[in-house]
Amino acid sequence: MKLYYAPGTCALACWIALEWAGADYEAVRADYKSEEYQRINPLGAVPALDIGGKRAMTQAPAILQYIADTHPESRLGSNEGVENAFELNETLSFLGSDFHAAFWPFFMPYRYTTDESEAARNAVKESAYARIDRAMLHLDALIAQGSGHVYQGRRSIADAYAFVMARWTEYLPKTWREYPHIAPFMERMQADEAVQHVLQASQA
Ligand SMILES: N[C@@H](CCC(=O)N[C@@H](CS)C(=O)NCC(=O)O)C(=O)O
Repeated sequence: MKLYYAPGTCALACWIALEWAGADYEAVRADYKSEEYQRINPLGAVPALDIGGKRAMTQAPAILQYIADTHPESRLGSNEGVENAFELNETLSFLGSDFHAAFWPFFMPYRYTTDESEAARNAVKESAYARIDRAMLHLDALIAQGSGHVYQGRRSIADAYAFVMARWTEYLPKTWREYPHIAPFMERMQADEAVQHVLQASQA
C-alpha cells in the first residue's frame, strides 16, 4: 500500500502508525496542489492511503483506525468493549475536528478573510492562538489522565496523531514545552525510533 504525505503534515501520524504496526507500505511524497494528486484525493489534502482499491482512502482519523484494525497484534486501536471504542473514537474526533481545525486560520489565514493586507492576515493568524491553547489544554488533561499517553495509558494511534500536530505549536509564541503533561509526552515521542525514522525520511 502507498501512503501519500507531505513533510510536517498530519499525514506523518499515519506514517508513524504504519511503522509501529510493522506494515508493508511505501511512503510517497505528494504535491497536494497538483492535478495528479487531486485525482487521488479530490479534496487536495494529505494523507491518502492507496490499498489498491477503487479509490484511495482519505481522512487521517479513518486511515489511522484502518491501520490499527488491520494490525490488531500491534495494539494501536481501542481496548475491548464499546465504551473503550467510543473513547478512542471521541479522542480521534477531538484531534481531527477541534485540535487540527484550530490551526487552520494560523497556517492558511488567506482562507479566513477577503482582506488581502498583511495586517488582516496577521490578525487572523493571531486569532487562532486562543483556540489552539484551548485544545492544547484539553490534550494536556487527556495525557495527564492517560498516564503519559493520549488514550488509556498506552501507546495508540492517538499518540501519533497528537504528536504530529502538537509539533506545530513550535511556530507559535506558546509551544508544547509550556504544557506540563504534553512536554514529557513529546520528548518521549521524539526519542521513539519509529518517530525519528519518519521525521528524517519525510524531510529527505
Ligand atoms: N480532514 C482531513 C484534513 C487533512 C488536511 O487538512 N491536511 C493538510 C495537511 S495537515 C493538507 O493537506 N492541507 C492542504 C490544503 O489544505 O491545501 C484529514 O483529517 O485528513
